[in-house]
Amino acid sequence: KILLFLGGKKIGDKVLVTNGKEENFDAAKEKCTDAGGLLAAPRNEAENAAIQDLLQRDASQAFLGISDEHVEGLFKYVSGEQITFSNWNLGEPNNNKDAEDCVEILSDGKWNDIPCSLARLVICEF
Ligand code: GN1
Ligand code: CA
Ligand code: CA
Repeated sequence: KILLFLGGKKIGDKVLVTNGKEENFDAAKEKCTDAGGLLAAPRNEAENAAIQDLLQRDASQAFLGISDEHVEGLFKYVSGEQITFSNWNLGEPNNNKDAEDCVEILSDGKWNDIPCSLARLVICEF
């Protein structure tokens, strides 16, 4: 309940919360695991829409807890399983300049792969 009071969002059994900060992928992952959660990753349309909604309060892009940093082209959740839902923008993922292994969600809910070193809004799931 307190997470919702603090501006979080409930979607099914998941609670989404942002700290309002933009960090690189490793720092963002760490912020979430330090708090006992995971960097948020939508498993379906409804969760994607909830993350999109939360993102619009603080920023225009947020990181998702998804990357292909271990095997190029094979996107996995930070928890290690291969992704089962995606909402890529047209032409994405394009691994632009061979340097994009992390995933941002844009204000329209679509996904784009970007360098993991960029700073994006941190949204955690609990
Ligand atoms: C951006 O800036 P540019 O056009 O090289 C984006 C890529 C997208 C691409 C789509 C850091 O690349 O991830 O695939 O637009 N790069 C960043 O046109 O956002
Ligand atoms: Ca990649
Ligand atoms: Ca891209």
